[in-house]
Amino acid sequence: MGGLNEQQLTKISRFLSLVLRHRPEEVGLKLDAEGWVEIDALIAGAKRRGMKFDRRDIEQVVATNNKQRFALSPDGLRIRANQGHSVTDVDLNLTPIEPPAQLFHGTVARFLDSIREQGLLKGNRQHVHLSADRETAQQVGARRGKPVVLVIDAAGMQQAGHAFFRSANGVWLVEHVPKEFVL
Ligand code: HQG
Repeated sequence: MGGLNEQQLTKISRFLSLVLRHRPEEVGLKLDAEGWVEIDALIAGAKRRGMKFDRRDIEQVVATNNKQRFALSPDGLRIRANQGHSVTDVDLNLTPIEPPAQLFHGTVARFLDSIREQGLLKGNRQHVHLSADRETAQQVGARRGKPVVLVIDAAGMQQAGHAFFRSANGVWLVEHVPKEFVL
């Protein structure tokens, strides 16, 4: 494996994020109930939009992606995004698991007033994304400017009945973080 360079890998990864998380209709596809699409159909649909890649290229993207954004089905015929969907109704079959005592959320100063008022909202994603460590949260926040890392009282939230999930690529997911759990 390894035919594609960094730039080609990033281009395909961005395209897969768009299609598998947000706009499958762009390439004439529908995600199934668990977010999967047939790789053959994806390749054909992408080709019609001028994006050329084959199965080996997809396998290289999945294997090398820095955040393990995608997963192949056990039979290797389908692919899905591990998290980050804005398409509604995708059931990732996540089972609630016990979180560490604290989790982290990376954001920027301009959102803080609103976060203090409303807690963390999922916006157009399916979940609020939390990180297991400060460094990761810092990187998430830095996508928008000077990062601010918030500490979340995950243990307290769980005691209060909030379900925590962890995606296949290690992102912690919750429906909402009420403001009292933003430390
Ligand atoms: C903010 C990347 C105002 C929140 C990363 C964030 C992550 C509020 C933004 C993944 C708010 C939403 C997700 C409130 C939350 N008022 N602002 N009440 N509640 N916000 O991109 O967590 O590269 O939807 O702080 O690694 O930044 O895509 O979420 O700044 O895992 O794989 O609203 O995206 O992964 O932004 O990032 P996003 P996020 P990928």
